Order: sequence, then C-alpha cells, then structure tokens
Amino acid sequence: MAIWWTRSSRTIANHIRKCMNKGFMGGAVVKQSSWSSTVQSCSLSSLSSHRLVPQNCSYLHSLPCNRATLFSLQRFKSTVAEGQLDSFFSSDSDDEQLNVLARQSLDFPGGKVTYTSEMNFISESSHKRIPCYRVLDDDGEIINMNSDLQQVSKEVAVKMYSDMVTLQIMDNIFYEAQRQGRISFYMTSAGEEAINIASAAALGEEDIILPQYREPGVLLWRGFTLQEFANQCFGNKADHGKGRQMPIHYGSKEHNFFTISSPIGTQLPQAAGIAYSLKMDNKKACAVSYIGDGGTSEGDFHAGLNFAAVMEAPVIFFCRNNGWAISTHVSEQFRSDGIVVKGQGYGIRSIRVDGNDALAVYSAVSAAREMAINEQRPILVEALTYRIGHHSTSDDSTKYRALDEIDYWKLARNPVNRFRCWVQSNGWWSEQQETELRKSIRKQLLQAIQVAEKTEKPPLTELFSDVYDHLPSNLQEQEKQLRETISRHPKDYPSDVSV
Ligand SMILES: Cc1ncc(C[n+]2csc(CCOP(=O)(O)OP(=O)(O)O)c2C)c(N)n1
Ligand SMILES: [Mg+2]
Repeated sequence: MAIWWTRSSRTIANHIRKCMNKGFMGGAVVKQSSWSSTVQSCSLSSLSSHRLVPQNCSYLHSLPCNRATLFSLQRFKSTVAEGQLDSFFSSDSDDEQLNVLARQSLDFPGGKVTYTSEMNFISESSHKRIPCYRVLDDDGEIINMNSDLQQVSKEVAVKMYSDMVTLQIMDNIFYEAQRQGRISFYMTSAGEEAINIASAAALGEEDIILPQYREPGVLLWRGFTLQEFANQCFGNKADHGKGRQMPIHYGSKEHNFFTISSPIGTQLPQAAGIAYSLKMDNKKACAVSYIGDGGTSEGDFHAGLNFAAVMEAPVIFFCRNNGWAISTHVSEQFRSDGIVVKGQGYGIRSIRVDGNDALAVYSAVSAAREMAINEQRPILVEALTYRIGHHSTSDDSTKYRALDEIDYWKLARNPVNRFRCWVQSNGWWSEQQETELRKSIRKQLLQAIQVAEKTEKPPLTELFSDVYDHLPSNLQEQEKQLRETISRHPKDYPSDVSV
C-alpha cells in the first residue's frame, strides 16, 4: 500500500505541476494554494464511493485513487510534510529508494510520518528559550543597522512618540479622576505604551481590531478623540455605548475597533471568524486580536488559534505578555516558554518581540500583517513587556510584587523614554517640543473631563434600547419595576439621569 502510494502520488504530483505550469487556477494564487486548491479544483465524480476520481484529470482514472489518498494530499498543505514531499518528488529517486522510504514512513492523514525504532518522548521544553527580537538597545540606539527593520518616517515616528506621551498623560489624569470619585473605574496602560502605539502604527485603518482592554492606544492612534475617551469613562449621553458599560470599555465603528468585552478571550474566536470573512470578501485587510498572558489560559484562546490556522484566516494574534494576570504570576499561569511556542502547536507562524522596543514591535507587526494578508494565514506575536501600574483601580499590586521589580521596569526599561532617545537622536524631537506637548495634552484632557462631567447622562430608556426592535414583555416589566423603585427611593439614584 505504502509503496503504491509513493508511486501513484508522485504521478498525481506531476499532474498537479503540469496543471500549475499551464496556469491552472490562475498563476500566483494556485502557487500559493498549492496542493489543496489544485486537487479540490478537479470536479469530483463521486464522494460516496470508495473510488474518488477527479473528472478533469483523465489519466488519474487508471489509478487506485481513493478518498484517503486525496484527503491526505489536501492536508499536506498545512503541514511540514508538504515541504518534505516536495523535495522528495523533485529528486531523481529510483524505485529502490522509493521502496526504502515507503518502509520507513507512514502515510497518515495530515502528512507522511517517518518511523523510528528509538523511543523518544518529545521534551516538554527546549533547553534554550526562544529569543526575543529587538531593534533598539536600552538606550534607544539601533543595535544592528543591517537587521530586519521596517523604516519609520519622521512624521510617523513623531506621531508615535506624541501618542505614547498622550497615552501616559491620559492614564495619569483618568486614574486621578477615579481616585477623586469622579469615575467609577479605570485601567492604565503604563509600561505598555510601545505595544499600544507601535502595533497600531504598523496596521492599516481597514484592519479590524478586537481588543482585550489594555490597548486604548490603538484607538488613540486611529483618531478617537480625548473627548470620546472622556465621554465613555463618564458614561454620558455622548458615549457611543450610551453609558451601559464600565469605564474603559471603548468601541468605535468608525475606527474598526470592536467594543471591549469584559469576559476575557471572547475576542479570539471572533477575530478568527472576522478574518475568515475578510478572506471570503477578498479584502486586503486582516483582523488583529490582542490578548494578555492570563487570557491565554482561556479556552477561547485555543479555539481561536486553531480555527484561524485551519481556516487559514488572515489574523494577527497579539499577546501582551506583561508577566502578571492581576496577581497571578506567569509561572503560575503556564509551564511553556511563554506564549510564542504555543503557535507552533497550532501550526501558526510566530515571533517573540521586545514589547518595550517600539521599533521592534513596529517591524514585527508590519511583517506579520504582510504575511497574514499576502499569504492568508494567522500569525502569533508575543510581546514581552511589564504592567507597571496596578491591574486596575480595584487592585494594589504592591501586595503581591516587589517595588524593586516595578521600579526596574519603570525606569531602566521604560518604552517611552527609550523611543524618545531614538527620535531625539535623529534630530526629530527637542526638549521644547516635549514641554509644549505635555502642557497642551494635559490642558486638552482637563477640558475634556470637565465637558464629559457636565454632559447629561443617557436617559433611563436607553438602558433597554438597541437590542430588540420591539421590547419583549419581560424587559417591559423590568423597566416598569425600575421606574417604580426609583420613584419610591429617589435619593438612592443619580439625579442627573432623566427617568
Ligand atoms: C472569562 C474571564 N475570567 C476571569 C476574568 C477576571 N479577570 C479580569 S482581568 C484578568 C487577568 C487577565 O490578565 P492578562 O490576560 O494577563 O491581562 P493584563 O491584565 O495583564 O493586561 C482576570 C482573570 C474575566 N474578566 N473574564
Ligand atoms: Mg498580563
């Protein structure tokens, strides 16, 4: 059986090559889609019989070609076995070599597997950790001018730096506003400014973002205004979500940014589905889903990656590995070498990058986007970084981690300072620009907060709107009960919400 397979599938392979050389299925597309699309393109005379014969492939009729054979051919595409087979078919192996190979390998759905008489368990980890790609050293100097580096123009670099600073100031002011009791909750992105801004800068506006929650910089980069951020955090009637979500659950249809959902990980399978729809529509865009290290323990992380791999969906899974999931350290989260190695388990090309190096993040995401769109495949990016702030305003991180550790990341490994050094060394930034920028952003933010605070809250009816065309009876009943309760206990309800 195996001997037959090697011979007949070599014939099939040669046929496929002939088809491809004739421009069958259209040049480059066929080349990319390689085995599977070509085999699928032969219209199949019968799917139910044991013999599965492509009608347009006349000389295949004589082959004992069955469902399993074509099934395995279709699947080679997604495995390394495809490459092995390719070199095998292109070699001038004589029949004896084929015989030997057939005895040494198993023709299995998904690709050939070579046999071994040595009982080797795969090690749970490689002895060396996967290296981390970086461009800038800790002082903001380019380490290797010849490295794979995506060029960044002055205009883009200055906007990147300005947005990183804006994010820092926004965090400080909203955090203080929460401490003063003016908003109910807040989460800072301190320490992850480069991840936020540089990843956004490397994407196209048409790429669809599915955030976790610590990525407001992506929205900022896309033009979400400080007033819009403030409106959401204050839950006023100008908020796109009409005050129905906790602060920081931003969303923007205009900026292709899905509204943040509190349950962690839900965005990953959604991203795989969205990416697949982009693929079906032949769009030159990808989906980008952010996730934290803790989020990778959710089942949705695994379902999302597997779906995307199997469907060959153009999606970037961007994992912000910041060392902590609230108070859970990464060593209590997983035993693997971080997240990057999980990609291979799902057949996804992956890279580990220094998340505090804006240029490295920019280069890696640019390359990931190009591969995702041009090759129609998912890519996993693991960015190593550190959450400098508390998890949220409901947390005190000094209870579970040392101040020294926080200070080290805040001072020695600060992504904003590091990027500033590089921008400044190019002569693109000055001390005066720095002072003016900080002053202006602070002023704009304080004003945005004042406006947001004074703006009316959405009326009570909005609590029940936008889901059903006609409000179902159970919700009508709830609305009635709520109004009755408010009129009985008016002091317990905010006076600035019109009932
Ligand atoms: C399904 C689900 N489980 C638990 C939580 C509670 N929760 C909120 S944030 C968080 C930690 C997430 O950590 P990580 O993904 O590393 O993101 P980071 O906060 O570090 O950015 C947890 C467990 C949740 N929101 N949803
Ligand atoms: Mg984390």
